Amino acid sequence: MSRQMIAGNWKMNGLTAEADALAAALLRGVGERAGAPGAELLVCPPFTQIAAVSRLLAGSDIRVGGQDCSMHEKGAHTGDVSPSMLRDLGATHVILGHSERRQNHNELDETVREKCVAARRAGLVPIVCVGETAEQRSADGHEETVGWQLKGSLPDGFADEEAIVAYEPVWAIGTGRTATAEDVAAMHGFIRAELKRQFSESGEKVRILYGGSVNAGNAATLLAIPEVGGALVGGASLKPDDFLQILSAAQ
Ligand code: G2H
Repeated sequence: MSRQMIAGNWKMNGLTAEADALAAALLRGVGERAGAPGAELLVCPPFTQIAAVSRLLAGSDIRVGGQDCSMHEKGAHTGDVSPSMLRDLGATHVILGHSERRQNHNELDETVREKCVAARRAGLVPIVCVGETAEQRSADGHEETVGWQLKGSLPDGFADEEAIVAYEPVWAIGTGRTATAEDVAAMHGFIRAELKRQFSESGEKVRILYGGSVNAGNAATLLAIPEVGGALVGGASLKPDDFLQILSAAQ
């Protein structure tokens, strides 16, 4: 199993001074751990801060990603940002299909799949998010929901060494409610089985992150669960000490 990945999703947070301070604190914190084996580290600032954060982190092991991208390469798409624009700013990864995009921007699985194709074509590694709502879970429809999302959102050829899926139960996002270790283990096992069904043995290569109220207190438990390849962290990624503690819990 490869190293785990700890990815910070800053969401719509970070004016220039805040983003600079956060990146500088991470750089310091990671520098102080020099020599320690650790997880891969990624931060996903808002579009407006990607260039500055990339410059600040250049030469370090901390990589930078976007939180979304267009499915189009260029042209008349007012307000959109293409995958190659992200690459141009130094991004290596992009989060796609986050539930906040699916809910607030009506993104469907097909949309996510087309964005995923465009991101890969531009040389970005997509982090494709899936996860059920509270209603779907209480109706025992969580596996069916996530199964359809995987089938609909992941394009042919997706499952290579770099591929990443993030399981983020919607009811655990930003709520302080984390899924139990049993729920996470069961869903990550289900996702692995689905990936193998969809992509044969290549499905084994996909890294599966957990996201949803991951914090310094619960990270060690969550990251020790089989098939958890790392964490996608929202709120706690804005607090450098907490984010670095989560990093320390990774394998
Ligand atoms: C889930 C997660 C990051 P939080 O959205 O993607 O956010 O850790 O705040 O629940």
